[in-house]
Amino acid sequence: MKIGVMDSGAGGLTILNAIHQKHPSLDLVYLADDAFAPYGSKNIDQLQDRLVKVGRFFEDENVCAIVVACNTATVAAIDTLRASTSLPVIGVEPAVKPAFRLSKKRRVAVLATPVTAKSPRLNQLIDLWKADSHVDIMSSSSLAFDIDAWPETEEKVKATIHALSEDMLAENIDTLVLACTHYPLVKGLFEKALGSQCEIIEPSEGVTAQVVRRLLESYPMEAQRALVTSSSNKGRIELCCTKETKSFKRLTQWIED
Ligand code: DGN
Repeated sequence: MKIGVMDSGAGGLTILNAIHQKHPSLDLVYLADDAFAPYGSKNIDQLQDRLVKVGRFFEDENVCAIVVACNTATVAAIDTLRASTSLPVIGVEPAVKPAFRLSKKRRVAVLATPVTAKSPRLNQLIDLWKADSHVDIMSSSSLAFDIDAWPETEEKVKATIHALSEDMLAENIDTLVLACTHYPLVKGLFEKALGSQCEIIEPSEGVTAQVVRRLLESYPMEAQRALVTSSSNKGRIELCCTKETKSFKRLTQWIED
């Protein structure tokens, strides 16, 4: 079974990697839409049009499900994509529910792109789970883009993370939700800046479980067979991009090794 996974750039590789680690028998095709990045500064209409095109790409690839491994595209355009294809579409949602459960001080920060940070969906999720917790919704318009341009932007990425972390520490935050799939690629920098008292949460395990649930629902027999891992049942990973960047090349080597 072939699954399509997409993001504006390299961030969704964190989700692809989690799916592959847990279910190495699945075939995966990844699309990095670098030609249209950053998604975080596009408007909703542009993102919806683009996601319909991405959906067509995956239909031509004969995938049996699409994973939108991008918080920004999920909040802005997942309904439009679902309306334009008969394939199951799985999105990525900020892991706010586990964050509020984990936070001992009841002080949580959610870090996302501006589109995700402003989205009604994120705000609804927070209202649903926050109870009496304090929550800071923080955004960066440049961080995802700079992570894609790594290593040239290494110093800028470090400075952005340092400044964001200072604000979080000043607010006594003990749990941080990474609500952009690019950010787990630099999780180590957040850990260093925030120290061990702060838990950092990212969604790749939850998305992987949701992919499996949807496959079993939509293709019960085929999915059960495809999910069996054996030496004769090794999945293929295909990596595509709409514009080749150095960082994408570097990250794909990490997947291929
Ligand atoms: N990885 C995307 C997300 O999860 O929102 C980043 C979008 C962008 O291009 N800035």
